[in-house]
Amino acid sequence: MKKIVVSVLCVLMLTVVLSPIFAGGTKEGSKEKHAFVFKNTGNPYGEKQMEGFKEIIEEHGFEAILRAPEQPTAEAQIQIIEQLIAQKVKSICVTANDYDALQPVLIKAMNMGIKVTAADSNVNPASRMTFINQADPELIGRTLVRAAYDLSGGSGDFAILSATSQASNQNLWIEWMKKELTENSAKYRNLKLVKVAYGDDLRDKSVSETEALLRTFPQLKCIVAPTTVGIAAAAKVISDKGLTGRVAITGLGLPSEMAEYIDNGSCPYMYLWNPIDVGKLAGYISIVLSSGKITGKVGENFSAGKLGNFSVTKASDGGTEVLLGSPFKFDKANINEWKTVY
Ligand code: RAM
Repeated sequence: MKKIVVSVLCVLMLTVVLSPIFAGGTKEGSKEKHAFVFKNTGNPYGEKQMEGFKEIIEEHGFEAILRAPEQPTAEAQIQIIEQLIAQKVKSICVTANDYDALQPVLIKAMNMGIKVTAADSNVNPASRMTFINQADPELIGRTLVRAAYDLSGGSGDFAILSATSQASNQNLWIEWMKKELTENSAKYRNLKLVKVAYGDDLRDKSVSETEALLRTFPQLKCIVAPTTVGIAAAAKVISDKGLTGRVAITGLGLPSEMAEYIDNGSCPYMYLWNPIDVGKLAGYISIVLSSGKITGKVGENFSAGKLGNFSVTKASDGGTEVLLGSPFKFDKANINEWKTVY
């Protein structure tokens, strides 16, 4: 009898010690790891996205690994992804610096059973299981050109200040901006897109590109910056040079960074979505892909907690995506509500 009791106790103790390891969940250091790779460091938008991702991953008892290279290049992201593969992460979500260049490393990751997605800036369909799409790119592109038309009074020169020339999100939005212009050429006959400049999502480069635009095109009426780094840099240049009222800035901006320029009129209005929610949705998707609840195929449904229920749908590039929502307009009337949120 004594022997039986001792054996049962031993088995019980062993189970208590080993169960977290077998569950792959709770033991410190052996938690399932979910990674997010942003374009580059020093971008508050990227930090907000990663903050949302981390919150959801940790809320579910897993470990979040947040990485970004110093420079927004595909090569630097490839190095990080190689390291994550070696770390045996469960999933990788990337905000890509290039649509095609990450394909070999992401395919390598998927072949090893790692669940791969892109959020915010996409990779090609072969390189991902699905895409977390912040808002409809067509709507973003067309809305930004309509804003340029409105802010320049329907005529004159306007320029685009983008991120890097390889960024798939900005490039897609710019494609739609150009389509809006050509498809409605009668409406836009007096509005001229004079240049697409690239500030590489680096503050200093965005400032010098803005200054170059102002020098090269002295009649410039509007700069559209579909990047939070670019729009903040451009608005600062316009404010500092006393050009408010002569050159209007619009595009996609973080309310926390842009409130002062919306207040002083340099940027009469701009758009964005909630980057924290993009990160949260990416977190939920990494989890449901890893648990096998979804595989990234059209028609699959899942719950993303307080964000609601979502479906995987067909993306315009032939892959799949999950759409978060619509872009939101910020102006003098609502900026104070939002500047403390993100
Ligand atoms: C910058 C980045 C990001 C983009 C936003 C709007 O922060 O380029 O990828 O989604 O702007």
